[in-house]
Amino acid sequence: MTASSAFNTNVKQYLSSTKVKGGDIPAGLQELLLAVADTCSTLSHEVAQGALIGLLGSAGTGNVQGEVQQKLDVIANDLLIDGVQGCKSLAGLASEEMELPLPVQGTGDYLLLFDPLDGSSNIDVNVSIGTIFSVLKKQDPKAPLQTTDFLLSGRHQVAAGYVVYGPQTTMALTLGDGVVMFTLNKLTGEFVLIKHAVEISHSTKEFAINMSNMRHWAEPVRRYVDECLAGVSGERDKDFNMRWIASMVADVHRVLSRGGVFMYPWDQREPHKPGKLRLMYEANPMSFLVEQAGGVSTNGDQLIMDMVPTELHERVSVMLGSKEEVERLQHYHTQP
Ligand code: AHM
Ligand code: MG
Repeated sequence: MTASSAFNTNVKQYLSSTKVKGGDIPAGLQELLLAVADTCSTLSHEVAQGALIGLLGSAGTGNVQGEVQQKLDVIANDLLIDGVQGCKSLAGLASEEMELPLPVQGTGDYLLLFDPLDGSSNIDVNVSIGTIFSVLKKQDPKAPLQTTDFLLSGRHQVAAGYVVYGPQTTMALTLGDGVVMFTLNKLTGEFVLIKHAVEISHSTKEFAINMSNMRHWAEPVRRYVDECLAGVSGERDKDFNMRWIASMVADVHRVLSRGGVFMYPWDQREPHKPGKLRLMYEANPMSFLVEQAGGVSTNGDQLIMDMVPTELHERVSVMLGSKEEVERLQHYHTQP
């Protein structure tokens, strides 16, 4: 079987022909998602050029999170803004890299949120990085855009996804009716459908966490990881494997592909912060994908999708992936 005969649906065809819960995908949402996919296709090409087009290294600026921006953080942010500006149904966008939301058409049905370049610390070492995006329905499309328009729980997302720039460029997408994956055909610049109904296995023997922070973790996370490390001779009676890419987008892609648990929990280094990752740009879209693939995503006390944000750049503790393991983690957090 040739590649062309097996995989012949591109993202545009997928969006125009797919029914979500029995209905067509609204034209405005199709246009927006296609604009995001096209921009990520361009970005994938830029990422692959790296040093050849002067993309590596620091931009010499800081973002609203107090983090040093890499050149690619800034380039990816600008490309996404340019790429979606013309979408008629987009009212505004918010980015991890910008302090305030940007009005787009002034009126419109949708709000776009994104982490333009996730895994910034991996850019210069040629390890997988990505783009994460979330689409919310604006509650009052006619009213002028305000920051508070974005402060909706993850349950209000109408679409979410990521694009991982790895050995292949792959996009995962959900519209609330399962998860599909596309791979970028670098010759045509088109994303091509490769997988339907992605499912995360309920059990797993693989976990992902930055172990160097172990001494700072709270007791429930320490207990969970201690038990994994004890392997067959411990409580869990099985050996576990550990992976940590340090790009959430690549770690979550592995979880969606072969199961596993991904954790970036609260820790005592900055006790006033609920976590490192951002609720609106990272945790919510990933949680939507994970739930749609049969997994669970929690901060320990509640499902991330149920959290009502109080600020745009809110941070959160994240534990997501295979159902049985994440429920165990939840149990360790909530039991006396
Ligand atoms: P970024 O959006 O600035 O790249 O930061 C988020 C990243 C996640 O992708 C990843 O899971 C985590 O930060 C890695 O953190 P650490 O360097 O502490 O391992
Ligand atoms: Mg990020």
